[in-house]
Amino acid sequence: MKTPKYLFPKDYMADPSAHVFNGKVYIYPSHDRDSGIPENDNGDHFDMRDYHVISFDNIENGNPTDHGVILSVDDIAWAGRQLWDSDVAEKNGKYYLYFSLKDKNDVFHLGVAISDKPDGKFIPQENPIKGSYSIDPCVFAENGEYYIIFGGIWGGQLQRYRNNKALEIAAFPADNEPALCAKIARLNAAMLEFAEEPRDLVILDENGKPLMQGDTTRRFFEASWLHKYNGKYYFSYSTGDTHRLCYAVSDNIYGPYTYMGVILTPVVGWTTHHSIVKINDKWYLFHHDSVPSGGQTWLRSMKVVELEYNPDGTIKTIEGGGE
Ligand code: FUB
Repeated sequence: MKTPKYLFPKDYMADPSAHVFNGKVYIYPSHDRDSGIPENDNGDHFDMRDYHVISFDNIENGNPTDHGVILSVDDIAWAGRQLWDSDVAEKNGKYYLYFSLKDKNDVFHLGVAISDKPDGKFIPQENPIKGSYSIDPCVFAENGEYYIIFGGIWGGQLQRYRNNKALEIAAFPADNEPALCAKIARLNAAMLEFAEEPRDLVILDENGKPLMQGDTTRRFFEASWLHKYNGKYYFSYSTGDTHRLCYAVSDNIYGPYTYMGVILTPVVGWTTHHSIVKINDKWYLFHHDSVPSGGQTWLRSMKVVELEYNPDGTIKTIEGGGE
């Protein structure tokens, strides 16, 4: 599949986290809607209220199945507003949905909901994950351990924290200081809490120096994803206000990672977000754009395209078709 294809033209969905469970492809997206809230840098216009899951028997030429609502904001005791990006992990036949949501004080945290099936329904925990903050969780499993990676600046509120503690006043580093990092933590055996203090997932430049906050075409903004290829860890993410999906590589899951390049150039729409998954013997990039809604940035549509590596392990850049 060399040409990107829209995955679910019937509805607006974004931030696709794809997984293969029991031989089927399951996609866990955000469920966009037109809330009428004006667009701002805080992302208030992304006011989503539930999640669906979409599955495919065959991603190349199969039809999507929409399994309906798997979790609604109305089911979550601590909910304020805005169900943003989510991801799902399977452990011992149970499925854990990790999601981003603001509490009643308008502070983002990460929540967990559990199901016996990949298509839900998912039952949320009473409280957010203890010590969690910001947005965009993704979970990577290896050797029986599960690692959660999260964070996002601007509307994602990462600038309100340092060393996992809330600041009195949100603050960005100066442009010539190291950029704010995504966070990574191992999950506990029950999959419901951090087993350790989240650590910075540091991205280094070609000289071994951390990327700077002012390096806006390369520094981390949001939309973490982790996959492994040929024994190396590939951390991919969005640069937000410069609208790229980029990646960095490491021999160690905790990093430091070295910046490698652009996976997807800007798409139509402000946000860009993705997952990277091997299905049978091919790799795919799941992402979104706002072409079908005529560029309305809060009404996004999911896409998939094959992702290819060069012999040296670098990823071939895909054109997003935006600015
Ligand atoms: O869908 C809401 C937010 O937009 C996500 O959490 C971000 O990654 C961006 O895609």
